[in-house]
Amino acid sequence: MSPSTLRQPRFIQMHGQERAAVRAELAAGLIAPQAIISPKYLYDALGSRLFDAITELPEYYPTRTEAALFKEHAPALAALLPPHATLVDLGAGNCEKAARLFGWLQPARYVAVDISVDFLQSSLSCLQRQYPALDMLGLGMDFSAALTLPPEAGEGARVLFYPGSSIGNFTPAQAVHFLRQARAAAQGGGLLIGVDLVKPVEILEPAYDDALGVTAAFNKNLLLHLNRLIGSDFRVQDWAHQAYFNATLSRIEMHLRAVRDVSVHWPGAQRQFRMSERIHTENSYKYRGADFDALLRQAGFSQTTVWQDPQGWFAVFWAHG
Ligand code: AVJ
Repeated sequence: MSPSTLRQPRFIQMHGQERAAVRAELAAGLIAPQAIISPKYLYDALGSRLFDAITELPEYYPTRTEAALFKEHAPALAALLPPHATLVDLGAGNCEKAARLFGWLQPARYVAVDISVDFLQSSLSCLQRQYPALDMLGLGMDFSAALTLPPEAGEGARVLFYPGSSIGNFTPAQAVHFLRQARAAAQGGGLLIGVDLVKPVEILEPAYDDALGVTAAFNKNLLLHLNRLIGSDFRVQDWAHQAYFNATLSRIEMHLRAVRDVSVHWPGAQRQFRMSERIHTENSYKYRGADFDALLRQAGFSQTTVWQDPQGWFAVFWAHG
């Protein structure tokens, strides 16, 4: 094939929030009595790479447990999922997980969606070279508020792929809302989704507070991202990583805790944090299989199939109908 006939992925940058709206949302979160920042701001270019490193950690069981499930149950999945559909990868990141489905799913088109469009461009261009015949589209969009795919994502049945248990970043009520939108966006296809399950706290907590300190770096990097977004003067060394399982709400919570009294300034405002005051940066909900199945049905899916690893640590659901 001559270089001129090589297919190139197309990229569409969806209109997100205006910069001023992002700044207003972040500032409001910072001055709230219990300071809070959305976990989506963990994923700047460095944050996306640190997350990739997290998935390699011995303590971080979700990625490898899910990968083993997809590998072991590929024949069953191949028999159930519609062939030649559009594969929509939600939160594609490095696109690696979806590429492992290409062999048995035989998608007609691959649509990679991610909030970090720079990261997406390099990984999708690399993937296009490996699969020159596949029609690929990169979508830079934040689907956490609304999952409305543009017409360029194609007509006909879609397989929405939402692996890695990112659904855990939503509260259960928000998750139902998201799942309802996913069902509509599937256009008669379905949703293939990874869900992290409740397990002993001795397994859960180290997965979010690893010995190497990669998750701590991932969490603290949020401050550097914030400094660029709102012009604040956070110093990484003023903050400590904190992660624990909140059993009442069945979620891992990540926080940044001030290690001394800290004052932070940015154009238009400032905030004093007393020592041990915290910024809440992420929730990662853990489900019981039956409870997540109920959420899928609440969202309108009538058919669900689930696969779990022998230890019951992680689940993959195929939901349609
Ligand atoms: C990408 C949301 C699935 O909750 O396990 C990993 C993010 N945070 N370590 C998760 C994360 C800290 C991850 N998700």
